[in-house]
Amino acid sequence: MMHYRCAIQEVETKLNVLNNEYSLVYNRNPIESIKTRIKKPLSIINKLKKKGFPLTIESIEQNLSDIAGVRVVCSFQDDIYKLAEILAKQDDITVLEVKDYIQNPKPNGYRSLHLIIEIPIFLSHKKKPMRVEIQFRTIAMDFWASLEHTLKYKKQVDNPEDIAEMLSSCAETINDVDVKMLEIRNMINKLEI
Ligand code: 0O2
Repeated sequence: MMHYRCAIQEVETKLNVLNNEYSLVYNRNPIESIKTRIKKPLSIINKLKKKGFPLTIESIEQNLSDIAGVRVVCSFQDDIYKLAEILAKQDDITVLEVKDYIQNPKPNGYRSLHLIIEIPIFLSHKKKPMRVEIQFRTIAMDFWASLEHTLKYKKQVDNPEDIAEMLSSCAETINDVDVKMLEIRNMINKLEI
């Protein structure tokens, strides 16, 4: 787990560097907040069992890509793609997988851009590549995902279909707001030039 924590620190530092540079050059911060987490042992065991993988350290390293997680909450949708592109170009990062749930939202309305990357950590006697899952979202998408995640655990409801439909409709509304906020920012930027 220490190795995963180090990998998270590497990614977080890279993101903070980019945010600081943007702040200096463009006078704004594309990143609102960064949250990190290491997957809990019970969740690791459950996921391995669910997927039919052996419960060993080697199996965790080989089969699970989201032990180390970094969630990047951005102000605008275009910041998400810009940051992901910049990170992907860094020569110590290898992008293993991209899941674009913004262009292709999940049926329940979930939107985020997920990157599975590999990044090296430098230990006393070796360099070790580590996998990290980075989730990029806007503030609005994060608001929806956090609430939806909380509500998922309250399973005893009489009308799950109605709730699912309302959540999906909220996700659409939230996306419309994201698009409009980006439009407004672009209109203001044009005036400033
Ligand atoms: P937690 O508690 O965040 O760790 P895979 O990892 O590819 O085997 P999956 O589920 O296909 O499995 O991966 P995917 O779709 O990339 O989702 C990984 C993570 O994205 C989830 O982690 C959630 O954090 C988030 N996520 C995906 N779908 C939803 C959704 O519908 N609602 C919300 N709120 N979050 C979602 P975990 O392991 O499920 O949970």
